[in-house]
Amino acid sequence: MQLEKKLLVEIAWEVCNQVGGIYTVIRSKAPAMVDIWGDNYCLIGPMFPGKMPAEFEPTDKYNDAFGRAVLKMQKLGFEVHYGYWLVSGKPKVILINFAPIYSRLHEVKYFLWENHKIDTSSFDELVDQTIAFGETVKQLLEQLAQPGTTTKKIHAHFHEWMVGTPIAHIKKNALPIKTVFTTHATQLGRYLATTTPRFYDILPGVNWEKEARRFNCLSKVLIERSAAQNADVFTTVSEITGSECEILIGRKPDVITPNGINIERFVALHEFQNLHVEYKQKINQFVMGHFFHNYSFDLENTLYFFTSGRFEYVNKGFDLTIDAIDRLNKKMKKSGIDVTVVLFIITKQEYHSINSKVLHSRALMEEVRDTCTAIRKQVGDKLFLASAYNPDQKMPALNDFVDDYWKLRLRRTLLSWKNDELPYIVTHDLVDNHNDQIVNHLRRVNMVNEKNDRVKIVYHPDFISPTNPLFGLEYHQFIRGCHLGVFPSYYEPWGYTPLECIASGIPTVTSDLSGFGDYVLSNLPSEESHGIYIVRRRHNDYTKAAESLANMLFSFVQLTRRERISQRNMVESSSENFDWKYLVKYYRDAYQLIIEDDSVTEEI
Ligand code: G6P
Ligand code: 1S3
Repeated sequence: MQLEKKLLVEIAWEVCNQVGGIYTVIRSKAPAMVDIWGDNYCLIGPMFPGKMPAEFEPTDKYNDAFGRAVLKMQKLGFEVHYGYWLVSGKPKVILINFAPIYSRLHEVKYFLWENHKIDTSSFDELVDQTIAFGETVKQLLEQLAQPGTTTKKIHAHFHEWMVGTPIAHIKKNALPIKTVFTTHATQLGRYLATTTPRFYDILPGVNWEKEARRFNCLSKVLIERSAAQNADVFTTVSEITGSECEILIGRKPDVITPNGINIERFVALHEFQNLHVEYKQKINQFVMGHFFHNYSFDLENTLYFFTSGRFEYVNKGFDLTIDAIDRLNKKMKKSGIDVTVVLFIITKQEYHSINSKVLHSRALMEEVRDTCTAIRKQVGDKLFLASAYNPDQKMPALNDFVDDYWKLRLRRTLLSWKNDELPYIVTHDLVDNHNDQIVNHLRRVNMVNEKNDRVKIVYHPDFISPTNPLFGLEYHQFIRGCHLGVFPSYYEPWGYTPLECIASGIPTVTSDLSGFGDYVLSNLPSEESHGIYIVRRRHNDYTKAAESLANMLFSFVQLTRRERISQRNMVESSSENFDWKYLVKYYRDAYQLIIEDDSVTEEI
């Protein structure tokens, strides 16, 4: 291992800037990368004008290669910050304000066209931002590669098209920098999968340029193709996306780099099971507030399912989940099974505010609880006194111990809480309720939280955060409180959501079209015994897949508590397989290729 003679910079739009899954990849991988590369590792990310991320800690020590490059950039007039990303592993990080490039963006765009035939003439704010950022990254790397900054060999790893523009420049100018490009999806794949029912069948015949123009994403596709084709090593996160890359990007990945996660296992097994109960009770509180004003059901026999992700209705499999849950509802009604399922749909859609009736119902339930707590205390105190002074040893009448005030207050609260309105499907007032695909689908299949429905729905069009008054939980706590995560994606290069369930010891459903599901099928035999259910979508039509998912869910609801507990234990013990400490080896493989390409062959 000769890593002291090498530098690795990893560049991504989502460094200190959470947008989606790439943030999770870079952030969760940081401890493993710092372990391998130590001081020779540094991340580069964008800084948005005037917005210094809270997770960035500046340093005043510029006495290493990265620091020297930063000082040189500052001398050239750039606003560049050097410090640490305050996450596990505390990697070094450079943040660059790209806004000053705007004044000469037309010139940068001209050279992208002139030198690399990347046409960025149509207006797209994100494309403009990323081109400006790419220009600053290019300059920083040039400073890093200058004699006097470092004598070490430089390796630069770029993630996704947003940071793809410098790669062609590095190659064309033969800069002494070896490059790796990883794509986490293809631009065209994402659009085509949403709009084409048999996407995987038509894929081999796709004309990328025609489709890129049709979807008005030509600039992004050109940047993506240029980055992939000019990088020394090209990787993507799954075999499925790898095949797509060959057709849509024009290059087969050299290495598949699956995504890992940081697994924190408890020393004692019961600890994570206890957490399940603790957070399930919080979800119970929400469910009581949301449903019990109209009808109630036995919470001891209630299972919490959830699906979540960005609002990509078809790609993330929200459509299939709703159809399967409708089928499950019918199967449960028919079989007469005495279990209730609540499905939470957690995503992000535009809304005005939390629905006032939902909030009101929740507040009134809290009022009922506070009143009951006061009555319990009063009864307890009076019962103790009456028992202590009780001459004839008779059981006192408990009802007499409650003041009329509290009786009246409880009655009044219950009166204003209880009503016949069906519990709302959506927790928030959506900006476009009429055209929301989830709402319309639920209405179409008539899943509207009727009393006799065995499956109830809560559509929460916002990501979960502890400041949200409905749950008061962090997302990872919410996951732990649930029984099953349902993610039957249609287009999903990897898919962190099922992996997050596994990391929390919660069984999950994924699909054979997600990179993660495909990885499990190839690497974990008898996946169902690990609590990972895989819906076959690749060779099944939509209706068959919906029925197969419904059957999986129906078998899950028939498990006994003991079986659920044992399944959670198995899920938890399989989580180890997805720890970065193992999966980082694929990144090593990718770097090995550029290191082999260096004049001296060395092993990492
Ligand atoms: C954990 C706890 C048990 C509890 C169970 C409930 O395993 O350690 O005490 O009974 O969760 O499981 P359930 O699947 O019914 O939520
Ligand atoms: C992408 O984010 P997405 O949700 O747009 O990258 C993620 C990280 O590699 C991946 O898990 C996901 O499938 C991709 O789709």
